[in-house]
Amino acid sequence: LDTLRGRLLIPEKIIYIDGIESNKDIFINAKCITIVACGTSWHASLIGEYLLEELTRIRVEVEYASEFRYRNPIVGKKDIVIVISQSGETADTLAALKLAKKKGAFVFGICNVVGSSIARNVDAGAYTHAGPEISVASTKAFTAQITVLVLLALIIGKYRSTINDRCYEFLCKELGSIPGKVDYALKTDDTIKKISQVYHNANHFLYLGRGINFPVALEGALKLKEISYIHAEGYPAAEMKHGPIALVDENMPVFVIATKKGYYNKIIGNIQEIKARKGKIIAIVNEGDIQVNMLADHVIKIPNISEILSPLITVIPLQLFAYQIAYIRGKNVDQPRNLAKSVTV
Ligand code: F1P
Repeated sequence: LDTLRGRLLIPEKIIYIDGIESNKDIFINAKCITIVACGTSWHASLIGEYLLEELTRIRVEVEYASEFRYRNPIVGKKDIVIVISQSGETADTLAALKLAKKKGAFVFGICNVVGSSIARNVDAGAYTHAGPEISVASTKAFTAQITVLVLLALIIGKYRSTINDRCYEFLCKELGSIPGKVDYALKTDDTIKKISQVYHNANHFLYLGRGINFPVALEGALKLKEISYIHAEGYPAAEMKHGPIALVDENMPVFVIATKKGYYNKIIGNIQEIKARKGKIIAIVNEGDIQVNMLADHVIKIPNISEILSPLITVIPLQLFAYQIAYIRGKNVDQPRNLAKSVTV
């Protein structure tokens, strides 16, 4: 547990997490990283896959802990397994952790709750220090987990020289701008309230994103399901033509994450396909956007940020939307039915 003091410091260019520094060689020589988690933490893990592969060039696999624990996964002595859990008590994640350790893997934990079962059982790790999550549905834990994953990818990338100094410094600077941009993104609440008034009776929603924003689409759909009890599905936008497009008609609102630095032209193509089938588009765009603005039924404007850090911002309007819809429908946003804060069975 000694190494499990996630110290996330960004004074100028120094980024430091204890559990990494003291296990530097393991990270430098890693051939593969497997990330296991459940629910929202699993979505953060998928974002981790994009981040780690991009910045460290280490192959990353992401698995549901609830599947991983019951099979015979191929993880061995030189492998790194990262477990992510807000509560640190999720039974499936804890069981996956123990299996990975039994197989000899080095297990790194990302947890919010200090001294939790997962935190006590890992070889090293970082706390997210997101403060208590009072509500059952994870929100700030998600962005905190992504922040740790960004730092992890930056540090390992620097050790392995897979990112150069310029890129490292640029991303550190961008990270420093995140708090201000989060404040800005929270100001979209008034727009989101108005959009929620239009769609609170919808029975289904589709959420689309590409690249690192595909897991954000999954997370947006999960938040809506968890607290509003509305059926929602998240998809990579490019997969839409392989099935979900059959669902699109005038009764299908579709959230599209259409950030400028992402796959902008491709996303515009996806939006046109939906519009041609009379689907309603709610687009998350960057300030100054023109093209999507003209096509979408509603736009939610967020500040510009590097695509690789954008999930920290793009998820906020989706969390706010789930909240507003649940509120309008008279649901208890903090204690949704059938859900527990930590699933310990
Ligand atoms: C995993 C999780 C949460 C979800 C709900 C049930 O929890 O699926 O993502 O919002 O609270 O548990 P954890 O392992 O991250 O604590």
